[in-house]
Amino acid sequence: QESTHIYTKEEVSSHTSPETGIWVTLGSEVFDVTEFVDLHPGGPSKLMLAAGGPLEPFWALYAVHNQSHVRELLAQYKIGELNPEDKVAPTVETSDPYADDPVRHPALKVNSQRPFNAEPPPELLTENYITPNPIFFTRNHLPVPNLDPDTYRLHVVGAPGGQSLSLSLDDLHNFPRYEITVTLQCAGNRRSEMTQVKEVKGLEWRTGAISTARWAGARLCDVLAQAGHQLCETEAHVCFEGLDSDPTGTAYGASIPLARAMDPEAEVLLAYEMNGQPLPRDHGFPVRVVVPGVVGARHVKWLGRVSVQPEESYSHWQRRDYKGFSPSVDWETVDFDSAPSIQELPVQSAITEPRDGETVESGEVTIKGYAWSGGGRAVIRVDVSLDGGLTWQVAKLDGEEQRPRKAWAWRLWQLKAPVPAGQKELNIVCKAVDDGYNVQPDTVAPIWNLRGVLSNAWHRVHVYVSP
Ligand code: HEM
Ligand code: MTE
Ligand code: MO
Repeated sequence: QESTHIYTKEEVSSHTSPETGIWVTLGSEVFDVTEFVDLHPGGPSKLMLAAGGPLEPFWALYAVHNQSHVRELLAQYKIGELNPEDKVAPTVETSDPYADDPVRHPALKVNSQRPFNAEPPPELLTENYITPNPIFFTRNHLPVPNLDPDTYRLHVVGAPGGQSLSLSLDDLHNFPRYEITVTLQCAGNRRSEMTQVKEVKGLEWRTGAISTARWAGARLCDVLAQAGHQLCETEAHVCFEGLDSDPTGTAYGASIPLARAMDPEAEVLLAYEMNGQPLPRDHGFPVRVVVPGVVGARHVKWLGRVSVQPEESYSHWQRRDYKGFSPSVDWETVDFDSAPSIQELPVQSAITEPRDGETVESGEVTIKGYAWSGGGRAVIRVDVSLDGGLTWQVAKLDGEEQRPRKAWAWRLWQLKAPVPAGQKELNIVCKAVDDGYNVQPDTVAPIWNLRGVLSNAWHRVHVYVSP
């Protein structure tokens, strides 16, 4: 009998390019799939996401691989086995406040490990209308708290003359259950394009700080009504506090206007479910706020306390961050009190396929992406250009029907277009229009701001055409 080659994890992880060979593992088996990459029915770039590591986390997202013909095909590329000693779990460094953070999906492109901030790669982002939980973008400011669902309590501070509530998870489940599809976008999505104009402070998000889920939970207005609050016209705010905190004990916090919180049509949820599952730890287990049409920063995770206040939350993230400024304001001159906190977001779209710098086939090109607008405004059209914005074609919109004034979720879009003969390069551009006929600005410079938020200029991708 032939002896089996044994490889370490390190050896496997150093095989991620055509030069070194492209290796993957399934269970304890090692495969050299270099020759298969260009033949992959799901495309080479998707397969490459797993290069140098295990296939399981990716195949868990795509059930098409659970078929015998796929296993047989893979078996042809087997080169050996993984070193069994490599399965020993790494030792845990207990003084690290992030040591207890959950395990993450390897497809995520990590912008910062501690705190954990990561986005799905574009070619997975628009593969599904509903983003699978394991690749939903994650934006944490602090370590992820590990909360016990049995002892969890949500404190709701009552109205004058009303009552304060301490709600268990069961209590929350006893309120009428609502389920809605909502897209969440970080104010810093596409910040990396602002950085190209001039340096900004913040994480280098590309186009993936946006994702969509079906959220289920109790309506905030029902919970506040039980605590004695009523819809009123006064200037008041609903403040949220997370159970994640920094070493000084300061918790993450944010607020929204009371009028939005009490408006049943605004559908603000205290969500306990994401895509039919309890919330994953990274996304706020056991309860988070979901504020449809509003910037991600107000969707407070690991929710501990809700209170109605005459003023906005005093949290750093409400008052000293997540605000927009004129391009000429710098860190010397900025006055954070002079600008309102970001609530609803402007119209947004981006191209997810092809990728910048890619080579596409001549003949026909398929262009894919997403489009969304804040405040429940529906996307009514996406225009795509192959010539840098001289001429435009209208893309086909996919995804759920959008309710008037409650279009909380994105549209995915697609355009199949002939590549003009003799063209060596394409400057692909997209821009969306919402139902207020709001449009995206054509360039980044006039909307540049020191924090790199609200980056929604036309998205541009430059590709080569194979001869
Ligand atoms: C489709 C093999 C890695 C995503 C397929 C199919 C095969 C295959 C045979 C067609 C199945 C059918 O329709 O019956 C493989 C092998 C891989 C690999 C051998 C590793 C060596 C991956 C990875 C991803 C992925 C890492 C995702 C990150 C997909 C998708 C499709 C697909 C989305 C469906 C394409 C479509 O329906 O248009 N793959 N795959 N694959 N694969 Fe993979
Ligand atoms: N809530 C708490 N408690 N702590 C946080 O760090 N980050 C906010 C918001 N809620 C945050 C939070 C920001 S800025 C964003 S964009 C969203 O959560 C991200 O939600 P996600 O990680 O589920 O995608
Ligand atoms: Mo964010």
